[in-house]
Amino acid sequence: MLTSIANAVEACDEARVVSAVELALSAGSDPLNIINDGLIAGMNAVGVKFRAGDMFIPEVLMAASAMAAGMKLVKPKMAGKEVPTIGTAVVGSVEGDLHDIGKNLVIMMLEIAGFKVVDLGVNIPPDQFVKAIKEHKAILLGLSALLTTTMMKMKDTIDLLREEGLRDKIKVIIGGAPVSQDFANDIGADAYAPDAAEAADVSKAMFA
Ligand code: B1M
Repeated sequence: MLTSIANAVEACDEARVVSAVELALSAGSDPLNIINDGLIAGMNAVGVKFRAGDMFIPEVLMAASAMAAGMKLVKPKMAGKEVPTIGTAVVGSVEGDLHDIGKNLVIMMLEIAGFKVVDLGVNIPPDQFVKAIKEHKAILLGLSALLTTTMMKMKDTIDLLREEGLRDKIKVIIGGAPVSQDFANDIGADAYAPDAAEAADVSKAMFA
């Protein structure tokens, strides 16, 4: 049943995603499994196909929209499963970067893991991250970048945290296609995650 959700996302078929999710919910499937093994699994398959040249950007966008439609149905069912809040995370795509599909998945997984998330959106300059961290007393900063031309904005943001005396007060996790563990080490981030599920696991572990 969860495979049919993943297949429908991969097929960019929003109506099929919606009916497959509704079916899974009415059959009593765990909402978290629907997200992980259905919706996100489908989106991961889309990523693999795109990299192989078997899918193109408009299809990726359609798949993301189909996934979001499924997510809209599952999210209210997560209410009873919420974990007590670990703390607030501020998350955004760095300055110059308009990609947000992966960031939005990371946010969802962080929320499921027990963080209250303040989503700043896309194209966020370093000073806006700093302002939000102060305003929301955040304990975690999540930076996403999909472009090689914007990934250095992650370093600028971390440098500004240091200048503002905030670096020791917050953990920083980074991710996105061009980013790696080595890059995280180089720019002084606390953590790197290759995907949304690991971002949530690693973030949670930093506060255990
Ligand atoms: Co753009 N784009 N794009 N794009 N785009 C890429 C990234 C690119 C690799 C495509 C390519 O050329 N092969 C390429 C970058 C090349 C490079 O820098 N080396 C590229 C380019 C060049 C561009 C433009 C410059 C194109 C142009 O206009 N000439 C332009 C730039 C706009 C800008 O940002 N200023 C552009 C625009 C766009 C669209 C608007 C059309 C659209 C984005 C729509 C949106 O996000 N709302 C788009 C898309 C869809 C893509 C690809 C096809 C797919 C990205 C995606 O959503 N993947 C992408 C190709 C690719 O990545 N292979 C591409 C699915 C998503 C689930 O995966 O985002 O990787 P991903 O997120 C994963 C992980 O990376 C990780 O977890 C997520 C979920 O598992 N992760 C984190 C992400 N953030 C994390 C944060 C964490 C931890 C993990 O901690 C906080």
